[in-house]
Amino acid sequence: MNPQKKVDLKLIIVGALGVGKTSLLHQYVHKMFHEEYQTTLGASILSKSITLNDTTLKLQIWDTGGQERFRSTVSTFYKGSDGCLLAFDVTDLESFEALDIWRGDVLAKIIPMEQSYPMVVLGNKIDLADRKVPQEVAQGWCKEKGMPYFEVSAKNNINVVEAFEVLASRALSRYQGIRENHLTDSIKLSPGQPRRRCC
Ligand SMILES: Nc1nc2c(ncn2[C@@H]2O[C@H](COP(=O)(O)OP(=O)(O)OP(=O)(O)O)[C@@H](O)[C@H]2O)c(=O)[nH]1
Ligand SMILES: [Mg+2]
Repeated sequence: MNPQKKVDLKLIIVGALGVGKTSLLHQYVHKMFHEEYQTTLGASILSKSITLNDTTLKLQIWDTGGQERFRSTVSTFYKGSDGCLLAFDVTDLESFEALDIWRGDVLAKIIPMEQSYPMVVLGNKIDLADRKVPQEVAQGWCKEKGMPYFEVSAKNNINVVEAFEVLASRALSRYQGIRENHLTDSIKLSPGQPRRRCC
């Protein structure tokens, strides 16, 4: 029997203050939701192992605080990430309008800055009645940028697992693509040349 392949992936969740990043992560990892709001200071990490096809993925998910004063600090955590969840609150138009800036901040830290870096957008709090961002508007923006869009609720656990696992699956494909390229490159090198470090 083939031993299961194991891959560690670093994912990040970013977005404006109070959109529900920590709640989404807690719902995904611990199946829990808290009504009381405790802002994230800087960043914190939660881990979860999942199996996709024949691969065990250890997801290390970095939860970042949305406060403006942490913006430059948290951006240092984006480096080396394998994928990103961009979150906004469907009842808060400003949090949706800010997505372009969050997206730009993340892409600026990805080396090399590339098209294939996986990002998934989460429109959270769909359980609330006072929606300000129509689904079609969010969907249209995500389509234009080539990112999957999920309408979610951390509170009612709607679409949370699906969104995280679509990102994990895309991050795994990218990781495997990078590995293959490195292996091909090192085979092409003549024996005397140093090998490139594999990821
Ligand atoms: N109704 C509803 N409330 C939610 C949902 N998700 C989060 N909340 C509430 O929104 C508030 C903020 O949630 P957090 O998860 O702390 O938000 P955050 O994005 O991590 O905030 P920062 O760390 O400050 O950037 C809390 O009071 C949560 O209970 C949701 O899906 N529905
Ligand atoms: Mg938080």
